[in-house]
Amino acid sequence: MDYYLAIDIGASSGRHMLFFLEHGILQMEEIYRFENKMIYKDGHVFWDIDAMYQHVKQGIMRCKNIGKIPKSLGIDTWAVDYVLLDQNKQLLHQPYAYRDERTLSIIDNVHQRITKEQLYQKTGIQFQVFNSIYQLASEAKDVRKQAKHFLMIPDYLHYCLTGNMVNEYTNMSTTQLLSATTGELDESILQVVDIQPSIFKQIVAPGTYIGNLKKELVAEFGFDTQIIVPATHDSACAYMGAIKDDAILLSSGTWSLLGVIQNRANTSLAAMHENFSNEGGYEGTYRFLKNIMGLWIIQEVARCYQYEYSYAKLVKLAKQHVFTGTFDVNDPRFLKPKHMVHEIQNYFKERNEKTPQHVGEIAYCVYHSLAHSYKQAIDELESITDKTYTTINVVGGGCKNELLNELLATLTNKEVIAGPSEATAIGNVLCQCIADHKIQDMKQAQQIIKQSFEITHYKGEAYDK
Ligand code: ADP
Ligand code: LRH
Repeated sequence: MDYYLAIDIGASSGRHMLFFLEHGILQMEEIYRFENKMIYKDGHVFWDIDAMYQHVKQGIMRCKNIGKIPKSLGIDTWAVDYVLLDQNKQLLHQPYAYRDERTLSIIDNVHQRITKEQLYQKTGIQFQVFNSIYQLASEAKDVRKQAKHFLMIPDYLHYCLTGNMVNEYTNMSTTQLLSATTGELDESILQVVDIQPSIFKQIVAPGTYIGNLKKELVAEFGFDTQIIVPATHDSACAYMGAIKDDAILLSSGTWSLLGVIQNRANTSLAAMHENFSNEGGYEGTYRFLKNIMGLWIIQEVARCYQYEYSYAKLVKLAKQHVFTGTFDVNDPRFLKPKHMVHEIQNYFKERNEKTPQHVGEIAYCVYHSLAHSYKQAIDELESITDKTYTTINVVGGGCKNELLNELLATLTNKEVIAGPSEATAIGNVLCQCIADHKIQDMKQAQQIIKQSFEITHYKGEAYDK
């Protein structure tokens, strides 16, 4: 039996999913899961990259314990964050987490050198205060001087496993340093932000073999395996693992990524004004999507209640406490407030509107507001692409939220297909299986996903049930 290991690390959790293909069915087993969270230090937020690497290793070790050795493995994570290494290949600092606010004071400075319009036209990437370009522009002078290697988070973890450095394309596209047309670094942008081109590595496509495990790891794990770089941006994988069929895709996790797959980047003014992105995808495709604040809001609500309520419980309570008011989920005030519940309540208080009080009302209000933002993004998407869609395919952990799925179906009057919830790990493993010729191409992969994973259909109230 050929096993393949997809290591998918989102902003809220990481998991090792082991797959094998049998009679056209992709079997999936979760063998390891760990919590991922930002760490707060000296007024900044970082990722604990050493702890993350230890979790990556522990999950790989689990394969040995259960006697299922993968033929290959690959890692995907959230986008935009990176590490810088010095000439001795040592970290210059812990990687900052994208919610760190240090970029806010540098953005105007960057745009004095290159306008937002120019940057969008070159890269096709939506404006986000945390794009890597602003993060790099915020680096201290001596750090820039000492930096010899730039690796995105999954590139770094792949480097730790193999000793080999590459920059995987899909994730690199989120730096806002790549040309949307060539997929290569745009030297004019690098000049503007004063970044040495020499710190970057070879940009490789998803599905590239970059080496086997380092010798010392082979000794530690008791087995060797190939490292096949997947689409290392989790959203790229999530879109690959969806059940497309010409649907609008919504990758619903810490973030909500709503859009469609296209063959060409759309860098029109209309796309820019609505803040749609053209993120690099598998085999030269683009994800034309909008990045919406997502279930981060409910994660933070759960934190405010000291994790007294599970996600399933919050949905249950929301159903019992309908609250009709909505708020603008994309307001930057919700990016990293001190106390999410107070922030939401203040939003309503400032407008002299009825304020949600009960935890169930808060949760309902969050889901309802998210569904509204999805509806708005769909209207914009349909207007920009001049196309109407009948179906929305929701994937990721958020697809387990039946209330949110129902609200979405009702508000949009479209059919909602929920699942697979682990689309990202599936997309990751598809890259490996296609590279290994186990699966021919994405067309066959789509068929396999349909046969292998359960999905749920929701039809809005305007539909006949
Ligand atoms: P990421 O990979 O971005 O960290 P996930 O795809 O794991 O995120 O999705 C996490 C989200 O999924 C949680 O914030 C939560 O809102 C939602 N979720 C997970 N399980 C459930 C559940 N049983 N019921 C409702 N929502 C859930
Ligand atoms: C989702 C995601 C998204 C990025 C954000 C930083 O996990 O990768 O596509 O914009 O994290």
